[in-house]
Amino acid sequence: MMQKFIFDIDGTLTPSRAKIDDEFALFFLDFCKNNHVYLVTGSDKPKTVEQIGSRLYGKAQRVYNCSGADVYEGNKNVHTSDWILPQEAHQWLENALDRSEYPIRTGNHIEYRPGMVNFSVVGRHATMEERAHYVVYDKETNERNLIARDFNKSFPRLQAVVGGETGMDIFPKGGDKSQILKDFNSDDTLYFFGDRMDKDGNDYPLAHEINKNKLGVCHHVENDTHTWKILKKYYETRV
Ligand code: M1P
Repeated sequence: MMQKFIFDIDGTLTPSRAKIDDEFALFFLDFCKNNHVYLVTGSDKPKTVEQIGSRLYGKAQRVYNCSGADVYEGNKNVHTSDWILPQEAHQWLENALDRSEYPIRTGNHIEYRPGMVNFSVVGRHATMEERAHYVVYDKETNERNLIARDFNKSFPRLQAVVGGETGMDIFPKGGDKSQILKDFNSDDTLYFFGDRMDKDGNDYPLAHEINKNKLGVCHHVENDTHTWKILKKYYETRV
């Protein structure tokens, strides 16, 4: 039996779209040296490296970028999906963008990544201030969850899940984070940390499978500080 630790990145190891805290990075580097660590994020490789640095990226046993559609062991690419969003779904997202009453648009609203797209009403070019403004709007209107639910009704063969602060990830059904489970053994004990284990969230499918099949423990964290606190406790109980 082997203990394996799986971490989401945005909102779990880092603030959303921001760099990991320096002190936490040192702690986490040490954690990676002493444990089997796997990372799973909706983000692509360049953005992930920007957030956690190439050293940490290389210390994980595997990094599942794009929710597991683009997989790396250090710099070695293990697998990349060639799925592309159907034109009809692309048009649906353009229409959703037109329908949204949110006033600020910064560009790059439908970002194509290996095996998935990220959809964002405010746009991926948003500054930190624009992001913060959208976060308030999204909390008030529940816009992202509503768009994701509508999308999922319109495209039963596709799947939209909300992650990060400003957008949602979209892929073929089953292309969510739970797809990484095929790489783990049934006698592994999994510890999964994520900030979006709620039903519309992008950590939900993986957390749900782990819980349903009793594969380990899921920690629904509030932010990176919360993750750090749990890991420190884990270290303390081991000595
Ligand atoms: O993992 C989900 C998303 O998390 C972040 O989203 P946002 O920028 O909206 O906070 C980003 O890392 C995004 O790329 C990723 O898909």
